[in-house]
Amino acid sequence: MASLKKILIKGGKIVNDDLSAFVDVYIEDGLVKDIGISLNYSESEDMKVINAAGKLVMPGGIDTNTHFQYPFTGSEYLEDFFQGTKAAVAGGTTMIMDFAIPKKGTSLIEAFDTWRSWADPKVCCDYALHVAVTWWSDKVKKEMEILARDKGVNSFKMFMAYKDLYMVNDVELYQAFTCCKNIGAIAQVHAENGDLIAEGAKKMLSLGITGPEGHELCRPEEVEAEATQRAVTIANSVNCPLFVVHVMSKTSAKIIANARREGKVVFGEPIAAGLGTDGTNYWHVDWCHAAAHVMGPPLRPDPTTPKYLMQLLANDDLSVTGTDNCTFNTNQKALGKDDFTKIPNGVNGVEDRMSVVWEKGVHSGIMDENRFVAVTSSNAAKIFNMYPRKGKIAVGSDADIVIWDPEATRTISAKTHHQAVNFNIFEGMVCHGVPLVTIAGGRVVYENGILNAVQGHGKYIPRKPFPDYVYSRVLQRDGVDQPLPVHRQPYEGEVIQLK
Ligand code: URQ
Ligand code: ZN
Repeated sequence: MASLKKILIKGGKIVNDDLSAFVDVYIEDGLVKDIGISLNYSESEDMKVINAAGKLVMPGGIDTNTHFQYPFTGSEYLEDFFQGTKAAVAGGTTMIMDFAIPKKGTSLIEAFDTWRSWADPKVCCDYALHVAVTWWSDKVKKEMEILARDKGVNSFKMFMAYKDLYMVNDVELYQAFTCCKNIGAIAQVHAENGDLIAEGAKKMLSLGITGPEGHELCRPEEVEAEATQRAVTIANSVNCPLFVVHVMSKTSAKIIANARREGKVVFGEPIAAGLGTDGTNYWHVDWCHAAAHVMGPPLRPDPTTPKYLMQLLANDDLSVTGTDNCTFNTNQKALGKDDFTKIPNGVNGVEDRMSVVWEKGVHSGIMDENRFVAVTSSNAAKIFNMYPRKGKIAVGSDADIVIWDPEATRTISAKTHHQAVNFNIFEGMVCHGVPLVTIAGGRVVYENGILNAVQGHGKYIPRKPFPDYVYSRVLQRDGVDQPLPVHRQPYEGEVIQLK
């Protein structure tokens, strides 16, 4: 089935971010070739016809934030790029964006090449790489220029947390943002104050708080909010577009919303975890349950947070959804059984993001089906310069499509999910909105519960710099919005002599 070159999807309702319509879709050689009412293609042996009556035909999801094969403690990892992308397509996601993260003092290009060597033979859907900037020098600047010009990277992530590991200071942020602006890239930030976290963690441990609740207590909302505001200020001072990854708190989301209303070019990315569950889990009496939710920034104990983030997502204060999928089994989390600072950070999400956003966003009446497509796919494609190749069902677009049953339900469980991790943070959640068929690159990779994904079938998607969606305002401002000196008569009076 995976080798079929032609697919005709009949009788469904296409949902793009700007329009829904009852039309058929014809796919050939990995591309959408035709769209129209009652398309009439003669059936052949190499054609699959899918009856989508009563179903939605949507652009496959783009998960803007994954960490597959994340090399914690050297080379150990739980989910490689095959396992991760299989879980993605099982959930209706057809493209993932991962992070190449160099250690401080090491080459960004080597990290990029390393991540590509891991991903290329493994991915079963298309992918791209953001690259992290974890230190600063002229060499880093040159490498960013090369990555943007020759390697298809138009987004760089800076960590304001993880002191001594990945964290950069304000001057380094300023320099990295300036470089992003000059090369037409989007600056991404992990927004948390790493110095405050380090001090807070010492304080919690000194109080005898060693369990996962200490993880949230040492980095409350304001620690995320302060860094978010600082990143917005620094980015704005160099007129650089900013993308705040994993927005976890109401306060941080409000800062992004205000910045957007002031006209700043800022985007916020809540994640499935933050939209589907909350930080009360850190107080769970079962250590394994509580530790399974540890991630940075943490989930927030205010139980109204997920709905609030969804509301901001619905009205364009926040822009896209990712997952920060970075999974660890209980025996790996247990590295921190006596000290929460040693619990590896990260949760699942890549498989369940689409269903969680549908359930909590669309089924609950907060957003409509078109906004669902915007926040799960199209906006990511626009921001990262892949639109309309990705994020849209249109003639000429990549055939990355999910056929969605909005009425069916499924119950999320670690017993049935396609991820390698032994815990699912959405365990027991009943979700309306079920992916029936996922088509990635013109191949049926998932159908009615059966995976038919082949490792290496996905492609690396290079992205050009200066995406219009992000940069047209930025570049225009450069031309018209520069401060000018006041022309005065020179002062010719007396000047005191300093002793
Ligand atoms: O912070 C991240 O983005 C990665 C490195 C780890 N995952 C997490 O806890 N958010
Ligand atoms: Zn992060």
